[in-house]
Amino acid sequence: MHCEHCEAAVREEVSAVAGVESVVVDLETKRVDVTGGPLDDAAIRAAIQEAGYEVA
Ligand SMILES: [Cu+2]
Repeated sequence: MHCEHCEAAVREEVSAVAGVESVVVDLETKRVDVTGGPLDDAAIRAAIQEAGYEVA
């Protein structure tokens, strides 16, 4: 992730996952903080990959 476009793409994909209430993407630290619940970790990881990024 390196720019606002990437940030928006990740946020959109992750927002579409069931149970997700809010998504905060931090470009500096390359962190994605997701709140809501119950959350499916695998689905969130898949969504980030769907957006074209790797999940550490
Ligand atoms: Cu970008």
